[in-house]
Amino acid sequence: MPEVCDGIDNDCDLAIDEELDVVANQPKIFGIACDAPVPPNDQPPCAAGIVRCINGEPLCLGARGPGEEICNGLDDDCDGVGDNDAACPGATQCVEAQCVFERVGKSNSSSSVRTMAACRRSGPVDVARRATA
Ligand SMILES: [Ca+2]
Ligand SMILES: [Ca+2]
Ligand SMILES: [Ca+2]
Ligand SMILES: [Ca+2]
Repeated sequence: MPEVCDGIDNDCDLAIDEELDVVANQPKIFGIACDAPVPPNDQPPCAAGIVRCINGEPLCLGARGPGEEICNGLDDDCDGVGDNDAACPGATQCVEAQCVFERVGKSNSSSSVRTMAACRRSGPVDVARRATA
């Protein structure tokens, strides 16, 4: 008897439901992807699982679906951007995987915005001259 996923040693080799044999004999059920994350929330670390034979029954293992985006440096909701719209308590906001007070993040971003605006207006040469003046 070919080995199938049923909790019994069908081929009498003293091993029950050997994964390689089960996948080979039931290719439409085992070893296939399952619970695949749905676009656009399907980027790593989200991943589809694989159907395996557990206790004589097919079970989807290893699947990782999107979760709520939290401030941890990871792309929890799997949309390809880490910590976008990550929730932070109170007046803090997520900067480099840490919830910090908004003031810090704001001064950083506004200064870089200013520099970019100056570049657009008069070119990088003018910015360099103004910096040394
Ligand atoms: Ca079996
Ligand atoms: Ca067997
Ligand atoms: Ca994200
Ligand atoms: Ca995150």
